[in-house]
Amino acid sequence: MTAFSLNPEQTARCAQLRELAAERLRPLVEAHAKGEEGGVNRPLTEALGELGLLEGLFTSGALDLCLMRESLARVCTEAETALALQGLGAHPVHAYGSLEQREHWLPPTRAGRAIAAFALSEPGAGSDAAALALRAEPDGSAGWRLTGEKSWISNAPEADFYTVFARTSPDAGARGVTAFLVPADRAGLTGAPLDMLSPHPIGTLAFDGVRVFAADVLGDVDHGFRVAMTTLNRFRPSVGAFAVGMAQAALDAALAHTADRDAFGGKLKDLQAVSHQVAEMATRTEAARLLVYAAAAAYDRGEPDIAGRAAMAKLFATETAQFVVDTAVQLHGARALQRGHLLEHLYREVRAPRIYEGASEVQRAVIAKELYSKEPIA
Ligand code: COS
Repeated sequence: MTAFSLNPEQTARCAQLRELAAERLRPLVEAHAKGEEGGVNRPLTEALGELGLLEGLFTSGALDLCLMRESLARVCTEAETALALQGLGAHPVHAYGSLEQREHWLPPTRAGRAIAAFALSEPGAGSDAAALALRAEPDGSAGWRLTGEKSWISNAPEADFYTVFARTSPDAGARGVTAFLVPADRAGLTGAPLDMLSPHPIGTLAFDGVRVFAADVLGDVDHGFRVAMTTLNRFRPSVGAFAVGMAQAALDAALAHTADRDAFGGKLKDLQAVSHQVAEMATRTEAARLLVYAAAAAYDRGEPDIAGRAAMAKLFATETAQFVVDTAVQLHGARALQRGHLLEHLYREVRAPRIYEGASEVQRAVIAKELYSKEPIA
């Protein structure tokens, strides 16, 4: 039975992660922002490797992953996202890769020297992932050639390898998709950065007859949709944890500001309109946190209704974080909109998670499908 107060070790680990994020990771983000290089912050990812945090992506359970993401997000969203993207891109290799694929790619990924990316979305297939059209056409007996486009791929085009989902069987929907591990230096693979409302790099990929072989397949041919969905099942609660970390950071800022700011002959917090808003923010954040922990713990216990619970956690936490960050901005007034303010940063960060790894509407569809698939209670 899991009760959702964390145990003392978990609480101490979260505090230690927040300290590491402030002392070791945030300075690397600031240094990167000053530089010209843009794109993937390789020193940051390498530091995540040196601190052993990337190792944790592959050795810890879903709940530990959530605690890690929430703790980092409270202090340094860039470090959080760099960590998460290594996990999303490399989880299919960890879970479905051959021994050779795992031995070749996972050690440098864990060390932060190889940058991973998860390439599912296409210009014509976002929420409807099973409509993906990137063609994998047989190329003699040697393998396939990949032709088509991917879009809105985090870490593209700078990643060192991509988990690419391609259509091996035309007209077969979800049952005709294969996952391939494609190194970035394969001939015919190019890409371009997109200028997005997102602090981490996102881009497009173009495949012009890129050769892939049987040794590049992750899992089984035509069973790649499952690779994508099970990866998302693992990561969706932790997107919720990222959102909870951001909500908590916004709440902390709002508490500090409203306790300190003089207005109307007292402090802002003395206004009931303000204190009730803060109470609402805290209550919703705590509810989101509990839903995230519960979904992750259910995943770790291997319970059957994982997809729906993961969907509820992601949906509720990302929508809550949007509300909490927006309300924190309102309570701060104009200063929060100044470039470089924590809340200006969080306001930009908080929007994308309601779309990526399954938009809120997709999460509702997953939840509803699971509800209606159950035997009605007589
Ligand atoms: N976990 C495990 N298996 C799943 C699954 C899940 N969460 N969701 C679907 N599947 C399996 C189904 O069991 C089914 O398997 P069989 O073919 O063996 O029966 C197969 O996948 C197809 O399922 P379904 O018919 O439900 O697929 P749909 O085409 O209706 O799509 C949604 C389902 C909308 C849930 C899916 O397309 C999705 O998650 N879209 C969002 C994609 C996304 O997150 N994109 C962001 C990319 S990362 S930034």
